[in-house]
Amino acid sequence: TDLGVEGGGEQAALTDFKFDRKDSRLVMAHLLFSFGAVFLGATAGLLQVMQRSGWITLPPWLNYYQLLTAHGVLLALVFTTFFIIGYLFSGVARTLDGKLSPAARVLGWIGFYMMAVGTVMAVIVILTNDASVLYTFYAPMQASPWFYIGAALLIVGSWFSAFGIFAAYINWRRTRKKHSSPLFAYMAVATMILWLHASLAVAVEVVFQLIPWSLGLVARVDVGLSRALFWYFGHALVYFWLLPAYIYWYVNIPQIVGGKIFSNSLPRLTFILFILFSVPVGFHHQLNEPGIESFWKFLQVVLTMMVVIPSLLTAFSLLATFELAGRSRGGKGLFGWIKKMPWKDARFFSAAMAMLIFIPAGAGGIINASYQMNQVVHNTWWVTGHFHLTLASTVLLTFFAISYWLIPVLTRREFTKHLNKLAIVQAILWAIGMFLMGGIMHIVGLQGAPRRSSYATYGDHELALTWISYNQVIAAGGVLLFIAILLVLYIWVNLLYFAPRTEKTIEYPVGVVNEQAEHPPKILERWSVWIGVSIALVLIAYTIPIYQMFMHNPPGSLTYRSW
Ligand code: HAS
Ligand code: CU
Repeated sequence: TDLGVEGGGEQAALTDFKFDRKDSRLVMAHLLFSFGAVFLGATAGLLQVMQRSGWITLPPWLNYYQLLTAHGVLLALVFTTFFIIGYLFSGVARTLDGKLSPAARVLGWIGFYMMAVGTVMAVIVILTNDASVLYTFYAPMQASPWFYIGAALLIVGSWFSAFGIFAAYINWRRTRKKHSSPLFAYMAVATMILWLHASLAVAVEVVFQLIPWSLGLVARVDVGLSRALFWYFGHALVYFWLLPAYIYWYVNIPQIVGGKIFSNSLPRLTFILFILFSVPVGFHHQLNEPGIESFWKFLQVVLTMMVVIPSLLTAFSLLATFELAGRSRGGKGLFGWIKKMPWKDARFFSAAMAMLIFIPAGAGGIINASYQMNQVVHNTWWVTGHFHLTLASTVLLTFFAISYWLIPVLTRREFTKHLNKLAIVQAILWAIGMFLMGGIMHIVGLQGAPRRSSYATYGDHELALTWISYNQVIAAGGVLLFIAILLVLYIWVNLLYFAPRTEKTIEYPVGVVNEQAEHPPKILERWSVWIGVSIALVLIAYTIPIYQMFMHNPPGSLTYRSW
């Protein structure tokens, strides 16, 4: 339609969609790699949570911090990046004329191979215990140079994929300057702009600080600067994970629930707000660190509250979409529409769990960001609880929901009733497991239990002993989660290789915009304007504190191998 939700004006809603073979291979490669990362990362998670609760003792060749690094790197960095890029390429192909441009494909493959090689390098040195520095790789803990080189390849590889998505978008826009682009493609471009901007900082950290230092070319490292660069990247990183989940909620889910996209402008505005406010907020991860004046911390706290707004807009918009869909299917009264939602469809159910979990998870984030309150939770298990509800529940459950239709579109195999049922059990298990694990982490965190710590009784300290029973509940949650991962792997393997091939229509769901929605204002697609504003905000938030780090010019820290 003219609203530009469907690529090239095709009304492709319920029609069958087949990928071009070349696109299918590119998307599939990303998904398969990400599934491998999930399996390894989850196994590490299971072992480490059992070690920390005192249930198992690890063999001498394997330690807690090694597992924790593998867990964080494979799940938070590798799985997410591969899955997201695969999903974004799929939706860009789907909504922009049904296929990718040749340039986009080539860039996508270059990115894939760079990221894959980088991952293999990093994983090898984690396995040899030369890189137990956790996924945030804080200096002055020093890993093998191969770890940092691997990380650099992962980041720079992802830039090629970003350029691939831009190439597909530019190719489509060339002939359709007057149209606003399809919503999916627009959001994919916005996500990648955010990613490119943020990851520049971590690339600078890795290439100019960590690699020379780990190679022994320089003896010392400026810890304060390296952390500031990391968190410039690190907070936007969490929105690089979240925005693809939002794309699913905004663009694909309305079709699945039999509704329409509520507005064609509001989702674009939310993504623009993320481009603006995701980056100049990194200090909310450093509120308890020295070397940054409190004024700049406070400014970034205020900006953090700004970045909450697009999520509140999203909550509003989703509720409106669901309510309209439910009422159009006969839902009566104030809440009757809730019953009309397709609760038995895992493509919806898993995502609905994700949304519901995000309400307390997001509230926890606002607590973290509340400056003084951060002293209570910082470096405790509360924070680990926070990101297991956000990343490991909200984002992950949404990605599971995506996989349940995306793999079938690629393999032409059926997501059978049986698999659908398993997927619903999977989501319920996940929610319970996370309630036990993430929920209790919040509670025991408030009682002071530190994050990033292997099993310890702290010399049988009275307070520390009270943590242990909580740890065991957390470990029980971890076991449930591992069972749930085995279930999802079973579903994936079936969708990939064993489920019946089908001639039936397999839908790549893309919602249609509600007829009453306005055309999106042109300004929303003037990327240069928004990139400009975002750079201005970053300069305001970061110039002086970084300048002060340089002027203070500490000698830098020597190297530590803490494991
Ligand atoms: Fe966070 C630490 C603040 C969101 C991930 N966060 C972390 C870390 C990670 C992480 C990984 O200010 C740890 C990093 C490390 O290793 O040290 N976070 C926030 C704030 C938000 C937030 C203000 N975080 C996320 C998301 C993540 C994520 C999203 C991953 C995907 N976070 C912090 C702070 C720290 C932190 C501090 C540092 C703590 C410390 O001391 O170290 C906000 O973006 C949250 C806004 C969200 C909402 C919820 C909106 C609800 C929605 C659902 C709608 C539901 C509906 C129901 C409609 C306000 C959109 C549907 C109805 C049906 C019927 C189905
Ligand atoms: Cu953050």
